[in-house]
Amino acid sequence: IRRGYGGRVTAETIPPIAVREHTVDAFVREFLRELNFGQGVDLTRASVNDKYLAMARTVRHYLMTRWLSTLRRQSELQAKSVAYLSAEFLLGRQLDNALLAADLEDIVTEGLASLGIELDELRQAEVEPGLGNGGLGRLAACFIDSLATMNVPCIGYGIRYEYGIFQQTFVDGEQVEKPDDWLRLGSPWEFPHPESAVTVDFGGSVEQYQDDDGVVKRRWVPGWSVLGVPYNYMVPGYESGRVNTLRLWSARATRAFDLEIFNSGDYAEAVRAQTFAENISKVLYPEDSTPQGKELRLQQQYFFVACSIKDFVDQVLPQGFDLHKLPERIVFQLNDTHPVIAVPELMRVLVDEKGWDWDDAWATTQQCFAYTCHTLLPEALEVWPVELLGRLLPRHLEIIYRINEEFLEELREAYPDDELRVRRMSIIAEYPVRAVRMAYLATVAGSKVNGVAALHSQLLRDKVLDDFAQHWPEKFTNVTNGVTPRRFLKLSNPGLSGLITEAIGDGWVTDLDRLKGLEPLADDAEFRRRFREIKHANKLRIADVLERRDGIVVDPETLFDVMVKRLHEYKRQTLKLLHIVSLYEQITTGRLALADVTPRTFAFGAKAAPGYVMAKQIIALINAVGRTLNEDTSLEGRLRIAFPANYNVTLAETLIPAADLSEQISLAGKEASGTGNMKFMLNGALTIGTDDGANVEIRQLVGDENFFLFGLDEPQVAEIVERGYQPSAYYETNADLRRALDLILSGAFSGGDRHTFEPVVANLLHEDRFLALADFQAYVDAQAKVDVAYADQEAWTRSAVLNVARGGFFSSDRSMRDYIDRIWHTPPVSPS
Ligand code: AZC
Repeated sequence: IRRGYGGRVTAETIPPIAVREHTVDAFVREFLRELNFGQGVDLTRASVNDKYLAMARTVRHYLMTRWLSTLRRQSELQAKSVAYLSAEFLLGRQLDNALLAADLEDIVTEGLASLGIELDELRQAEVEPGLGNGGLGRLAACFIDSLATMNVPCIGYGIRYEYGIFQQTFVDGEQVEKPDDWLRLGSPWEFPHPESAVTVDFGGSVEQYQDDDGVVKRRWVPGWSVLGVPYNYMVPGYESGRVNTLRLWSARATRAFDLEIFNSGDYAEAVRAQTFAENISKVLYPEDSTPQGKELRLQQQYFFVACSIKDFVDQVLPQGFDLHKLPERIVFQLNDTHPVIAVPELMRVLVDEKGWDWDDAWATTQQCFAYTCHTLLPEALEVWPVELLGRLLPRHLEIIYRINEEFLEELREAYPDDELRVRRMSIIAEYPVRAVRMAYLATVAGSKVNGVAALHSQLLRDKVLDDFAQHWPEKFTNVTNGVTPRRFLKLSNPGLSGLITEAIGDGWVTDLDRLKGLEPLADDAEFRRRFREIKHANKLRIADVLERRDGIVVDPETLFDVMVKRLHEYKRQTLKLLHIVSLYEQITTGRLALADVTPRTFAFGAKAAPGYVMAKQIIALINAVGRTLNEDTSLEGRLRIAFPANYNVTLAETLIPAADLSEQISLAGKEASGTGNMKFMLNGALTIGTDDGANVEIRQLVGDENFFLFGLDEPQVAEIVERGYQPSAYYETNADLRRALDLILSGAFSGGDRHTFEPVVANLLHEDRFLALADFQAYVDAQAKVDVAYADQEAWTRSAVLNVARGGFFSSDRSMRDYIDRIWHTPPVSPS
């Protein structure tokens, strides 16, 4: 044992860790102490926020023993760990998860009640840390939950953004973004360690020099630097006794920087420098699945990986550790391309700082990294112009050039007559500007490259990274995504999880395959009745939330048809909308009798990247159609749209358990995996979906008869695009589609204004990059099958139960097992 955060100690001098007493009385004592001495208020004057903060800190104490002993044990054993490098961790609220991990819910409920406080009121006071955009960030949060639960040593490394994903509001139906000031009321779950700050350099130049043996070497002479301050968060496992660490970095100005300028007497300049430095961790870039080629973004990326590598090498590893053994001690998992600059950074540390020779350093580096790709959209692969990268990180650019040179040499040997292939595979792109292809760098450097669903991994091998897969077939693997059953079933759906536990015991919470045991109960009428009752109660619960949160009224007696995900054209919210508009058009023109319409609530949740104009217009259109339908009394409430603003993890936790139908309708070959699709399945919704991402595996597991498949598959899409896709042809030949589009164009949803939504329709008619029109009829037909199926509630419930029973594969625990077996080789370690 060397030193942890907070001082120098030796194994002999560590005092025993205090254990908190697991009783109502002890909890109440602790809570009041936190309120009085921590918050400095007494109970009679305490605000809800005071009480929330005091309770959060009290609960956190109960996990502290486990955290400290996990850290102590890890420094004794030096077991191999996963360092999950991710620019995003979309954690969601912490309180319930901490209560679950500490097994405190009953004690806290009772203890607070004895003081006249309702736990639920304090729950609502928690602001969720929205440090991620969507799927990729939430996946990272699920993964670290699973690793802690499975007793695998892991440290999550990321950025403590001062502002997370923007708060979405609607003004006249249009998205307006507000800053997410999530730290405003205090942040009880984090532990700042300013004394352990590390310095990160930027800019400057590279110089040549001779070392003591007269060897000519190159080194970086940086131009400026910032400090990275670590903030630690507990990542408690469920019933495992382990608490792993998530370490998020916050940028500050260096003291030297400050002092120099202060001494020059320029106070304003000194403060400006402070702000400049702090900008690095100021805000999360709100782009999802598309890269933001901004300089500040590259600064963020380098900032957090440089902090993390330095932290791991200098603080986490014992002093004097032989870095040649690094691969035995760590694997750095690159969550998409955002952290890939870590590759040249580790090379720089080994070669420039530790004096290793290049080949040695490269051999070690290659064993330390693995890369997960989360996309199929070619425009989503990050590329950094050489000009920018060279200005910000000149030494890293040199290192990348050298990596590329050696790689191209290897290729020329392997393919002597195929210079075209060699150029295709170059890490440096030449058009439209010279730029570094980060996905290629990650592929060259990583020991493994994985996609996130079977189809996605196959398309990576066959299309996006085909040359690389031919060159290194064994490098490529698949790990299908998963979601944590703790947050997304046990906590979010207490009704259903209670029923499941009653039926098969509670082992499913850590062994989700046990849900299989529910299969026979799909044929049990009494079980189905109770299952339906729970779904209904969940609808009442979300109805209540929507009314209080958004003033939206929904009818719990309707079919809940839910599409929640980021707004992106490839995900095809417009296809869903065309279905709704078409139904409406048929009703208002009398071609469809109201009595024949299955009453539905169409729920949407979607944020658009603030600069994504088309996505914002689609949001406005959904809201406009919603207003029209919801106000049209002739529909008798049979079709309503509910589009609550600011969809986030917290809302997902009440909305998903209420869903009957899960909309997963991306164009085949575009959605890497999806994880919402898994959450819906596990909460007993049936999926209507294309053969895309993890939908493919969902359908295989649940069976065709319990899944509404529609639309083109990936090879068909490729063929149509190859032939030259003509969306207008569908408009001309499909009367329902034409009427729906014409209705939008007529201004029916925009107060008679024909221009408002013209760009959305024009885009569909003339471009339709994601073939919404081509899939329209198939989608409408599949929705008709949904209506028929839903009319038979017994059969529907049977399918819903089977969805739950066959969803065990989608636990993130299983994903973690796959990563461990195929990529990481980090066995579990008992925490005590
Ligand atoms: C997302 C994918 O779009 C989604 O299909 C997948 O389920 C999720 O990652 C987790 O793997 N990708 C991103 O969010 N990508 C980026 C760059 O943000």
